[in-house]
Parts: sequence; C-alpha cells; structure tokens
Amino acid sequence: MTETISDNIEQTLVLIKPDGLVKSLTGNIIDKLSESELVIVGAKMVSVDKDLAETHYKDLKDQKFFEELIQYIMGAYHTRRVLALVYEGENAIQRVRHITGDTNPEKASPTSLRGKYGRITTSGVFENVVHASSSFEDAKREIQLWFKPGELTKVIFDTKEEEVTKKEAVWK
Ligand code: IDP
Ligand code: MG
Repeated sequence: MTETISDNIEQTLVLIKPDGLVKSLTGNIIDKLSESELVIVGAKMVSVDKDLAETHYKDLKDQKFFEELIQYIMGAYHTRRVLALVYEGENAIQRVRHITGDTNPEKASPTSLRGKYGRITTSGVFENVVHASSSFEDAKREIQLWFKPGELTKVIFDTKEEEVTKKEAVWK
C-alpha cells in the first residue's frame, strides 16, 4: 500500500503595521518572510478605517488596550497605511507566526521580526510591526475581511458569483 502524505497548504494574512511602514521596514520584513519559502498570493496598501480595524480585532474588544490598538492600526501614531499580504504554502500559518515572534516584543525571540523591530511604548501599546494570523479560522476570516477573491492570484476558500453594481472612481 502506498502511503500518501497530504500537504497542508494554508493561506495566512500578514499586515505590515503603520510602525513597520514609517520605520521603512517593508523590505526587511518581506526579506525575512522569504526565508519561509512561502508564496505571496495577495498584496495591497490599505488605509484602515474604524470599521475594518474594529472588525479585524473584534475578539479583543473587551481588552483594556482595545481603543489604543484601534488607533494604532488606523495609523494615528504613525501613518494611515498598512501593507496587507497573503502568504501561501505548507503550514503557512505556523511558519509565519514563528518568524513573526511573540506578541510582546520584549518576550519575542531577538531574531524574530517583533523581537528585532518591535517596542512597547511608554503608554503600553505593543508596537510590534507585523500582524500574522494565528489559526486556520482566523486566517480564513481575516483574508476574507481584507481581500476580495479577485485580488488574490490563488483562491482556496469557496466563492460565489454575484452581480455587483456600485459607483467607483475610474481614471479620467
Ligand atoms: P497577536 O498579534 O500576536 O496575534 P493578539 O493577542 O491577537 O496578538 O493581539 C493583537 C494585537 O494587540 C497585538 O499584536 C498587539 O499589537 C496588541 N496587544 C496584544 N496584547 C497586548 C497587551 O497586553 N498590551 C498592549 N497591546 C497588546
Ligand atoms: Mg491575534
């Protein structure tokens, strides 16, 4: 009998947070993530509004740092920009989390992204330069929150066809 080892191909959401952008760390972060040999299947700059910020962090709404976290991801302390990326590959979620490091930048491994580049501000905000999805359920929810299927070069979650009519800006 032939045994087949099934690949656990996952997609995971990475955000380069506003502090990562103002510190010009985009290249360093993407370079370090390339060690994972995962593939980027989505990338875009996003101006994060309150609705997106609160939906993304909805599970943390009872935390005492929630309001500051929302201000942080919306760019109030740095710049109103986030680079959203989707990485794909075997065990992508765990592999990216490993490179990202512990949530608390002071506890993160010194060679992880958060250990290298993160800080805790005097008011207690964990400015940890990157977000990475932490479970399959979170990754699915977050990718579907930040990206439309048509913005990804590969889609692994179910989609449906829908007639969409809305006004949007086009080039003059
Ligand atoms: P994660 O980003 O490692 O998944 P979460 O617990 O999901 O960690 O928290 C989301 C974000 O909220 C963190 O990345 C960090 O920016 C912020 N955060 C988490 N815990 C604290 C805390 O105890 N104090 C201040 N900020 C925190
Ligand atoms: Mg999390």
